[in-house]
Amino acid sequence: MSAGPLETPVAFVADHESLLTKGYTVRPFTDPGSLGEIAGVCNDVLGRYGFAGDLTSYHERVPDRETHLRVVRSITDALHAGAVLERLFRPERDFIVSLLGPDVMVQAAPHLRVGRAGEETDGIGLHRDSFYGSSAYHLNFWFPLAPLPAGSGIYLAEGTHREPSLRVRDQPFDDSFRSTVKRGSLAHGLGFVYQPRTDDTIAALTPDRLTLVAPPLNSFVVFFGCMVHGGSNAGAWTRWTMDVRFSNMNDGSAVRPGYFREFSRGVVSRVAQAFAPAA
Ligand SMILES: O=C(O)CCC(=O)C(=O)O
Ligand SMILES: [Fe+2]
Repeated sequence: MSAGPLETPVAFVADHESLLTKGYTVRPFTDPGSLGEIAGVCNDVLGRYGFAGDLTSYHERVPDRETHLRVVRSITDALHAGAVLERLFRPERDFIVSLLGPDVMVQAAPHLRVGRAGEETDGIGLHRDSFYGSSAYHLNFWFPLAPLPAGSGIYLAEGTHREPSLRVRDQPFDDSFRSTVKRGSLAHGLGFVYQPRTDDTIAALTPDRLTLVAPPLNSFVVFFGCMVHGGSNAGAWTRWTMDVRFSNMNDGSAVRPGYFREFSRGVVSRVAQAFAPAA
């Protein structure tokens, strides 16, 4: 790593420091009004299924996992069909550009995660996104849509973003639902992994290295997708969160074509694109 000082816009110094040293930072949304709209979309779809009511008590109304996965798919589709995520993140552009440069890509179909109280298998265990094709340039913006229940959030292993991921290997699934998740399946499309993996860091990780990060409503945590992380809901309510990945062009990742779309383009890249449209 370069030993030189961080060259950081003054408004973002603390965030850049925290990302460098810990691997994550928590910030308030500049314009959190869109979060209310997102919750509104969730409520509308729940109403169509006959599950209208408070988001946090959703687990009391949905009868089984199959219905639950269909509900999450429908809400996710409704969110992708509108421009509300674009409206939420457009005001964060300066911050995002300060991290990734002027040519920024955004995940085209971000994940909505709905973890029912008491259903451990609604979440995914500790992993690095780099196990599944992400590169070290991928930054995950993770945020709640409703207040997080106590004991719920995202576990982050500070410092693991700067630890090489050695001896990545497949692991057996430890439960009957997750072992049925196949590439391209409904659950896979909702962010469940099709193959659990581990590496030397996770195999040796002691619980004291994990921090449960629970950003308050109207704020988000940004973390490196390559760091060790995993969702958790040990709380008494349903946990409603979203995660959106940002990256830059030429990030060396192995995600499928169309996984990202353009978020912002700087002047040099615009000229290059006009000069040679394939650029
Ligand atoms: O929120 C979760 O349960 C998992 C999130 C995650 O793995 C991610 O954002 O990459
Ligand atoms: Fe992840």
